[in-house]
Amino acid sequence: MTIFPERVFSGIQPTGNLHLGNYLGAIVKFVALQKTHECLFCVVDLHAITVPQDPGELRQAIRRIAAAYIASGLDPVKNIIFNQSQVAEHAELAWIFNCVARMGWLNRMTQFKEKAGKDRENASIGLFAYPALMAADILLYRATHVPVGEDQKQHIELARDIAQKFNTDFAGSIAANGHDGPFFPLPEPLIQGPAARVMSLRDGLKKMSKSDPSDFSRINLSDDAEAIAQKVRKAKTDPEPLPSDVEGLAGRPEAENLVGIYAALSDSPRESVLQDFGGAQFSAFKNGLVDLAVAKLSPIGGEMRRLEDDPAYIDSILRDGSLRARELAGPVMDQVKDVLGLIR
Ligand code: AQP
Repeated sequence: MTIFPERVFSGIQPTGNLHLGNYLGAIVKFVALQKTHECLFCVVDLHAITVPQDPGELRQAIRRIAAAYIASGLDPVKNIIFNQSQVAEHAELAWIFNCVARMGWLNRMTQFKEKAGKDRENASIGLFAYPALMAADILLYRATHVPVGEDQKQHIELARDIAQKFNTDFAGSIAANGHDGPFFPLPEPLIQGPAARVMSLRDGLKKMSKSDPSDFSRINLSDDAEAIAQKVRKAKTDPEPLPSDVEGLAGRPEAENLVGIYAALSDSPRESVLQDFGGAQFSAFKNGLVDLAVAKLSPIGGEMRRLEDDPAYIDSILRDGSLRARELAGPVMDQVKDVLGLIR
């Protein structure tokens, strides 16, 4: 029976500004996991082109995500850091998964509905098939764990469905090709944490997002100390002082969001944040949050700017990572072809 060794895969799209949601929902988990796991961290540029991109800006954005990974503390020697389009097997396996996944499954994806909006007929086929490419990203490396924010939960469930269907549909051929047990693992999402869903600073019911037209809705990793302070001070709140326990956050989305951000940035539970700030006015709490956010995020922003000034260095990291990723991907893709009956 196949036992899949634990391996972590995750990615971020090079679109728009990386924000606090991406950092706390994804990158902070990557930094912790690199200590215990074999990890691949990808800049998912093929996902980015499911909506129109300016080529010059895309190139810069790819380097910016790689810079953010490294500036946040990911080690490019220990981990494989690369961009998706340099490993052709991602697109190859995605096509095969397009033939495994069912229309009905993809029709249920809420992210497609949100991103396509009312103009569904005009959305690219790539945007619709996005989750099949994401499944390919993960399963190409037989990754067992995928650290993501809560918004990606449905896509990971779909990756599990695709893996399961492939394992079942081709069980005979998988065994005939010498595999003792399932071909793909069923990957586990790693979502837990106080910042699994960071909300907009302007509206506690809306996800913090790169595509929000208001820059005051998010803290960008590239923001300097002044911008961070301004955005926190302008963040929407309610008129009540902060509660002393977590139950008191119910029905107060903005308070819940800011306390969650404080907890995640200080790596402490929300209970202890509320022990310190319970009964305080938001103005006092925001002063503490500004200090904390500036202390945590400004050095990362500074290091990102320094790295982005050296594109040749970033490109060399991505090239090296891609070569290492291809060494893992090539044999899996060959096995997939054998299982399907494709001649190679
Ligand atoms: N608000 C968030 N809170 C927690 N985690 C989040 N993530 C995104 N927003 C939040 C997580 O960040 C990782 C990378 O996301 P992505 O760039 O691949 O895609 P996205 O989810 O489309 O990012 P945005 O900002 O939400 O972009 P738009 O505005 O285009 O929709 C993922 O792990 C994601 O869960």
